Parts: sequence; structure tokens; C-alpha cells
Amino acid sequence: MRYITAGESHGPQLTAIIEGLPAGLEISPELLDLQLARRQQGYGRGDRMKIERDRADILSGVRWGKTLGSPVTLVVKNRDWENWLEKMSPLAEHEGMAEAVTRPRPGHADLCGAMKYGHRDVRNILERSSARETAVRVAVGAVARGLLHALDIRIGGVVAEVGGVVAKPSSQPYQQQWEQAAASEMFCCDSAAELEMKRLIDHTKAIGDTLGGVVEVQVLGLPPGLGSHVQWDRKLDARLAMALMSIQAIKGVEIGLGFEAARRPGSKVHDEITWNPARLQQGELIPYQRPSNHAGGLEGGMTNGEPLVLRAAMKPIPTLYTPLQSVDIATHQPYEASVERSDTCAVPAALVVAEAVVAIELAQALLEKFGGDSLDEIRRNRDSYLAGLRDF
Ligand code: EPS
Repeated sequence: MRYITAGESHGPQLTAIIEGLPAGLEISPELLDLQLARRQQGYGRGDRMKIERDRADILSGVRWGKTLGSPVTLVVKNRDWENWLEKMSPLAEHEGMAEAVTRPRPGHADLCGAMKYGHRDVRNILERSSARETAVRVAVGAVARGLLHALDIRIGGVVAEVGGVVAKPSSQPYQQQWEQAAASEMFCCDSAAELEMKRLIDHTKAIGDTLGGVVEVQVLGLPPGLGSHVQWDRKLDARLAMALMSIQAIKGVEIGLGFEAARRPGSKVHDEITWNPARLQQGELIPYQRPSNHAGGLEGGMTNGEPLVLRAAMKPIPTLYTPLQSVDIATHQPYEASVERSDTCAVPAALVVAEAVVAIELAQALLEKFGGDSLDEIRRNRDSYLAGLRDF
């Protein structure tokens, strides 16, 4: 399974084509819109979110609610497009109807992209580098979530930090944490930390600054053996890290203990292995048990049957209302970088995007392991593999 996206932030629409989905997977616009709505929530978003009401259209590959096995095309329209008709027009006759953006924002793709593509108008870069593109990736992720769900795999997550305010790790089961997070404007399980995050966002907005944070994605029910140790580009940890790092503004990824593993001796890092056949009666997939999950569900580039736990660090959005020093590329004079509309904090939205890209990567890994052109065939292959592991 593979996908690509197309579309500019203020163009007519974002488009994705997904190729390699099995036939027989249930997809509905409601399922996609649920995830799109989640991405638009969260405390700290800017005025663009008041314009957009994201929903997805399914334009190919699905008939009567189920995939056909042919490429699936998804479209998310930009409502803001009507304010940009000439300014973002594909027609030569509209050239010059928008003033060129010549003041690159530090921390954005603006300057590197303009130099690389030879654009004197930075808008030709910022339109595509914008995190608006994540809307359609969340729609693709919703399809991938559907495949995971059909194979009894659940995915969710929480916001762990915002601007240095750290949520107390919860001891509740993950699914309970997801329910709590869904009821929180910061997608955070620690209500005291949530209050502090919101206060910090209000203060930061008032002074024209922005905030980053850390999101944690958790996945339950993954069979062991997805990914492989045998080649660098088949290692699932590497592929998940790439997927997360490909999200706009993500600067770091941790798996399980993450960087903390480097500070501990091996005896305090590695998860011991025990054998408990009674687990199979409790609905677990394999009899092997780990009293701890420091590895975050991945060993040797493969899933090990434990919950997958990944964290991603988001930098503060570089579009500041109190701009940083920059240089005008038309005059080479120092300038305060141009102010585009901005979000003070988009960390809750980043969680939804992180869940989406993880779901996509896991769907790919599942299809590689279990093959199959239809969902039924994948289920048969999965069941036969798991049956072989019951007394392994
Ligand atoms: C973004 C800038 C803002 C954000 C946008 C990402 O858009 P605009 O330039 O229209 O104000 O609102 O995010 C979205 C539109 C979205 O749907 O998340 C940027 O520069 O990355």
C-alpha cells in the first residue's frame, strides 16, 4: 500500500491517492470526517480553523461502502480557497494579482525552498510546506485505521507535554486514557496539567509567541513479527520514525523508553520474557509475556506483541505575531519576518496526525506480512500465522 498527496494550503483542495488497499474494507465519509474533526479541535488554534469545516469526499475505489481493491481517491476541500481565487489561480492571466512574499520566516521552509526552486515569491514554497497538508493525511490515516480496526488493532494517544508543562503519566489502561483525552481540550489525561497548558497558551498568544510539545501514540493488539530485522528499510522502528518525522514541525521521535534508555544500565532497560499460556484465554495473541514494556513494543525492528508506544516532539510553529529578524530576498535588507496568520499551539492536532501516519505505516506492514487482495484473505492469513504462535 502506498499513497501520495497533492494540494496547496490556499488552493481549491487537498487530494490523496491510496494504492494497494485490499478489497472488502468498509469505508464511509463519516469515519473519515470523525478524524478530520478531531484534527480541527484543540485549544490554541488560529483563525483559519474558524473558516475550515473539513470533510472528505471519496472519489474512487469504493462502491456501496466497501473498497474494490482499486486506487482510492480522497479529497478535502479548502473553504478558504474562495478568498484566494486569483491569488492562487493556475491561469497565467492572473499573474501578479497577489503581492510577492519576499520576507522568509526563520524556522519555515521559506528561504531554503525559494533558493532550491528558484522562486522569488516565497508563497510558491509556503503553500505546499504548510501543515494544511496534514488534513488529507488524516483522511488517509482514517482509512488505515479502518484496516487496523478490522484486524482487531486499536490506536490512540495523548498529549504528554506543551511548552515544558509535563502531564503526569497515567496508570489507567490505554483505552481509558484515550477516553479521558477525548474529553479534554488539550487531549491530555492530567486535568491539572491541562489547565496549566491552557494558561500558558493564553499568555503565549498575548505576547505573540508560539508553543510546541510532545505527543504519545499507543497501539494495542498488534501481532508480533511486523517489520523485519533483515534489511535497513524493512525495520519497522525506522519506518515509524520516518513517518512521524515527515509531519510538519516534528523534530524528534522516541520509542518506548527512548532517550532515557541511554542513561540506564542494560538490566534496567530490557524487558524480561516469561511464558504464561493462560494469557491466550485472556484474549492475548501469544503466551509470551513481558512484565515491562520499555522497548515500546518493538525489538529488532519488529513488533514483539506488546503495546506500541511512540512519542514525537513538535517544535513551536515558526509563524510568530512578534516576528524574528530576517532578510528581504528582494532588497537583502534586514527585516522583521512577515506575519502570516498563525496558531499559538497545534500540539493536539499533531497528535491526531501522528496517530494517522502511524496507522498508515502499520497498515502497510500488516499488508506486507499477511498479503492478500481481500480483507477475508488477510484475515485467513493472519489467523493461520497466529495459530502457529499459540504453542511456539
Ligand atoms: C499553517 C498556517 C495556518 C494554519 C495551517 C498551517 O494557515 P493559514 O496560513 O491559512 O492561516 O492554520 O493549518 C491549517 C490550515 C490546518 O488545516 O491545519 C502553516 O503555515 O503550516
